[in-house]
Amino acid sequence: MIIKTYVVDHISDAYPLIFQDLGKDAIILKTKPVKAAGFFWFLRRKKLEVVAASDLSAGESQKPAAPKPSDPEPEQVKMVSNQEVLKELSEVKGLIHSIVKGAPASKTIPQPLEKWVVRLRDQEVDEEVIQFLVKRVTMKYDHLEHVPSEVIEETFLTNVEELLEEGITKEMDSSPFLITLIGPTGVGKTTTIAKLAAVRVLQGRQRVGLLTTDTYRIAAVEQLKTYANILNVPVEVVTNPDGITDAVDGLKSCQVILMDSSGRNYLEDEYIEEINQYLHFDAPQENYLVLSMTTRWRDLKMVIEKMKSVPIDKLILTKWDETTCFGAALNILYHYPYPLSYISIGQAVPQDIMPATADYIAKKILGVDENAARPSI
Ligand SMILES: Nc1nc2c(ncn2[C@@H]2O[C@H](COP(=O)(O)OP(=O)(O)OP(=O)(O)O)[C@@H](O)[C@H]2O)c(=O)[nH]1
Ligand SMILES: [Mg+2]
Repeated sequence: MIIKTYVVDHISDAYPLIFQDLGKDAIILKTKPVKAAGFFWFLRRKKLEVVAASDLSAGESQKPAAPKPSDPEPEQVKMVSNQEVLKELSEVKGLIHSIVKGAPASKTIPQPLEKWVVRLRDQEVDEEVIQFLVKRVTMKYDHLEHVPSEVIEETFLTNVEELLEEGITKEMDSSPFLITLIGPTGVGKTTTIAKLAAVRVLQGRQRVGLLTTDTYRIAAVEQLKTYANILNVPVEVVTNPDGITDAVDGLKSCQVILMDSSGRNYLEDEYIEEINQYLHFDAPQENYLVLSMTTRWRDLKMVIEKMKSVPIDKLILTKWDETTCFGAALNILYHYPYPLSYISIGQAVPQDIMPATADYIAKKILGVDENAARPSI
């Protein structure tokens, strides 16, 4: 089974590419409207993401039927909510993963792939993800031993990128009024809010307001107020969920409000209940879960599992500069449906934040071309 993802203007543009790459028996697993890459949302055109597969070993009867060119335009799904899109994304991910997992596993790692498996293990990539990648690379070639090492490297890179791409934010047609950052203690929520606010203000893009519910530490309010003063934007402080409506009213001249929250140990159920009270505001709201790359994968997993009842829309991963181990990013995107929107790469406000890109993360994980230019926000 070979699976490839294409981003095209129209479904008809995908057919010749699929035919050329995957042969005439290829099937289309999924189509989805996306925006073209690039941070400036207003410059992006609508695109269509097409996931296609060819399965030379399966019998014809087991193959799902390919959609016909006359099938309804995928534009129709445009109005579904973020949570519905995440559910759908999760199902497609599960489908693709199970197809590849279903392929026979080689008992030993083929010698030409060993170097990359060692690298992935060193990066603490989950063993299931490693096996998934090994199968995908193995299935691509009949005689791995004759494939030049640069081609193997390129194939690993492409496959890691494709896997990441499935989980990177495809900017949905949402324009949230209230963006809330939640997450464990000290991961960089307040600093990230300052970065996101500063970028918007400095680009003259949006009138921004800041709001904090973090009255747990006195210094936390002062921290956000300091950023608000520097950026010359209004700030409101609320001490309980009932205060949000009035605070938001006080910021109604703003186009977007960035809401900070106190860091909590989300392994404790009481804090999950507490944060949930702040996340059901009656306005377009997007909730970002902020996690640090310096946290071990098993602990990240525990927090995400614990937060399943929380309406998380997107992820931000911070502190990329404080680690040399990046596998957790791939593990999260493989196992969970939440799209990754930004990554934070240092303490400096606002420059140390960037949109997450599969290219950047894959190169970090595989340790290739690590000095490649980083995408700017
Ligand atoms: N190296 C590095 N430090 C960061 C990054 N993001 C934030 N920090 C630092 O991490 C520390 C904590 O940042 P905060 O923004 O206060 O974290 P927080 O999640 O708001 O913390 P609490 O509100 O106490 O839960 C500060 O020293 C930040 O400068 C990052 O990407 N890299
Ligand atoms: Mg904070």
